[in-house]
Amino acid sequence: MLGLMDVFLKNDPISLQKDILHHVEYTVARSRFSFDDFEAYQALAHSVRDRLIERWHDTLIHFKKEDPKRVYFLSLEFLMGRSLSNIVINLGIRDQFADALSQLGFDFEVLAEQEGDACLGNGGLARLSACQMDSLATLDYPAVGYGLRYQYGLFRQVIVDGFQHEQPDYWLNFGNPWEIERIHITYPVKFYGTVTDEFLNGEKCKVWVPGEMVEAVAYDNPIPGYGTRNTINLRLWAAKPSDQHDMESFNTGDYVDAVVNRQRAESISSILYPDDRSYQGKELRLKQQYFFVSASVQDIFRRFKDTHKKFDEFPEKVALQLNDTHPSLAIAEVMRVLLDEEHLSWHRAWDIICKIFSFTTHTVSPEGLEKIPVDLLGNLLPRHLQIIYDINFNFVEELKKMIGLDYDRLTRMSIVEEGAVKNIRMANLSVICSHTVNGVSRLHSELLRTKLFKDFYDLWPHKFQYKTNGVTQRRWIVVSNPSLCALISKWLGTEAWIRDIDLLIGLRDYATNAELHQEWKMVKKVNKIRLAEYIEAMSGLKVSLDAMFDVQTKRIHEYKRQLLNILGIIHRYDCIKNMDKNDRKKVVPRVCIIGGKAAPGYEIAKKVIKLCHAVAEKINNDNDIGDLLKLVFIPDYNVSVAEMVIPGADLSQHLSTAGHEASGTGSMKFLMNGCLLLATADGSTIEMVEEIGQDNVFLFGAKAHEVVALRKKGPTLKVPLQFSRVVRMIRDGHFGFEDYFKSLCDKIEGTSDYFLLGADFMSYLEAQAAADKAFVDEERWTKMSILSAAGSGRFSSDRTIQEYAENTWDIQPCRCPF
Ligand code: 26V
Repeated sequence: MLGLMDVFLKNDPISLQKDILHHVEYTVARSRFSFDDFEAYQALAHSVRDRLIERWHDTLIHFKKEDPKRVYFLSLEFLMGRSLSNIVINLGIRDQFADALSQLGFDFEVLAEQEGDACLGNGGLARLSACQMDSLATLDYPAVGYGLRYQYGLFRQVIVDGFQHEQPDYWLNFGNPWEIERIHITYPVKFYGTVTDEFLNGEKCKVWVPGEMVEAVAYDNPIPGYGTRNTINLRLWAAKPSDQHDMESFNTGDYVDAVVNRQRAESISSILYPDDRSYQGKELRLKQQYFFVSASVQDIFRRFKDTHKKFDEFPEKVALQLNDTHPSLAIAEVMRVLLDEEHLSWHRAWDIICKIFSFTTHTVSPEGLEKIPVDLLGNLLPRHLQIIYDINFNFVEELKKMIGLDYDRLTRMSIVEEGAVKNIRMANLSVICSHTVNGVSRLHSELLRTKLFKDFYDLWPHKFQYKTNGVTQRRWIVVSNPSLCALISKWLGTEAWIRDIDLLIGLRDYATNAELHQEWKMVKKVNKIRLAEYIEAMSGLKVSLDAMFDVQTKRIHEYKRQLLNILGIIHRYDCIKNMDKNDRKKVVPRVCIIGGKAAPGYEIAKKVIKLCHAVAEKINNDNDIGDLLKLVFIPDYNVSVAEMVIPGADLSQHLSTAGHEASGTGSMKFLMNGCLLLATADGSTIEMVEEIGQDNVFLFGAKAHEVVALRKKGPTLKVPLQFSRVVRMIRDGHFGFEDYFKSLCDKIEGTSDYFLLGADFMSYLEAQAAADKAFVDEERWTKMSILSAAGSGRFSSDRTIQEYAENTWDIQPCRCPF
């Protein structure tokens, strides 16, 4: 008779090989005598998946038994990238698999490259969610992530003649071994219809009679922790037509039309919105939000009711984290379920709401705050609109008692925005109904308290906290930079830093050690070679390994000022052109690398991409320049491209106008990889400087508190000649396309330089000169690089998550026994 433990899969080389061949034959359905790299990857992934599932089951059973308070992390976006390497490393079986594969004649790294990225998000916010899931699992927190399983992820960026084109990312084409379809875990999600008053047991109550219904199907994505058996769940919902989809159409007699109509249901989870700037009041986007919220809330209630009867215990078992306002309809939905389905009084339901929600905002600009037109909401979710109105009525009444009849302030704080188009302010709803409002860096939190949410801060100072963002060192060092990982472990004498990042500080003791310097430089070289090979394969351009690899990769946005970088490059080019032979010898060679996607409708951002290509075309083909300066645009920047680019960078640029980047997380990945930062004092950079010291960062530009005054000066501000000269070069057609670039130049000259490129230009050039100077002093540069990595510990998402657990969610670790 088999013992229960005997069924567990074994990790010795023979068992692993058998497993892989088994999956080649029976899962991939190829002959075990003949299969290619992609098929080998699929079989490998399934063997890994089997092991993952064992731990995931054990964790879910353990959580069920212990019944701890759980955090439910609601996010409309998760940028997971590839999974294979991350999973085998977290499971601690990477080397075993690599050995087993090599005996079968395959290389683990080559197979890992076969995997496509899961790009179910736009940028910073979405990758942060992915890093935080890794930390939640690693720190043994009882957490569940909820999101949407988009069929089309973020568009693929293709560059044709220097222009960005968008192509659909049908990422599920080749199957997805990392998800588990749960056809039995489905919930109905309802839309439209009307609300009527009815009497139940003598009491008046609201009844919502919906007009459309779709089915939400669960797809589970196990997320393993590192150095623990804990494997948590990321549950993504997909939309399917329900048997009662459109309650009308089956009675109309047109069978074919009715079936075609049903297919519309699937469109809800079909596509990720690619513009992360503003909200356009699109019905499909609102449908996505409610679809995901409704399914998640039903799932949370089902789990709670499995073991609990009294709703007063709900806040002891449930913490709901709103990742920005995108999931904030959850507030109205939980309220609706408590009132209309569980028949709690308003008072009891409201009391629960106030204890369970926490809200994190990821933006600094008022335009970034989500607003939903009342008409749209009222049509799609009539009962929710009523509830939001009721919440607002109670809030405003209370507010009047506290602040009197200060109408301006009451108007600003109201959830409902009056005007030609009446809107629901989702941020106000979230702040009012959450017990905690978090910013994502110290500066961001200060801006929230003094600007964006000042009225609310004055009322409820205790609600406002901040958790400076972090990134997971498992993905951003261990997976993406294995040579640096090995080097760090060697010098620290332990691998414990992979779970306990604070140990990284130990590298400081060796910051001037000659032997470490040699090894450190070797690692950077290996990574630069990998990046140089990628650049050559992609663009045909050969770059010199002796040059400084200078990288700016992130979404293209005016406030991130990629344009400042390009203007700096033009200036550098112009300077070199005007130098004599002797001076040219002193130039520090650079390979400037820019990458990132522009939202499809963001015209100015698209022009920046074209400008980058036009300038690159000119510089890279100028024989006079040679290796002194090269400019490369890396297309289709995503998580896996980042994993290759970041370790190969010497310098990275973070140029946002101070006060505009809520936090920034790319900089943290570069820092961990011993890459020096050239940056403005914005977002979490300020805290990074505190950790590694002013001397180890090239800081420049106006400070956040100076920006408003600089803008006011506007036309009276004198811009430096150097700035006018490079803009003139663009205007004069030095790089061609002068008509096309005119609007770009107009945006930064005269009164309209909102992001202060002109004002910051000289300071930027000085920082660049300082970077050049440091780079030629190899010893100094290497020391700065070591100190950057050594001081990056605070920017691990492990620290962020622990702070959330302790100060916001009030949850405890729940570790699955081995
Ligand atoms: C907004 C929208 C609006 C229209 C619909 C689609 C969509 C998707 C996302 C967003 C919000 C983007 C906010 C965001 O990514 N913020 C970034 O969050 C990072 C993590 O906290 C932070 O490091 C960055 O500074 C911040 O810009």
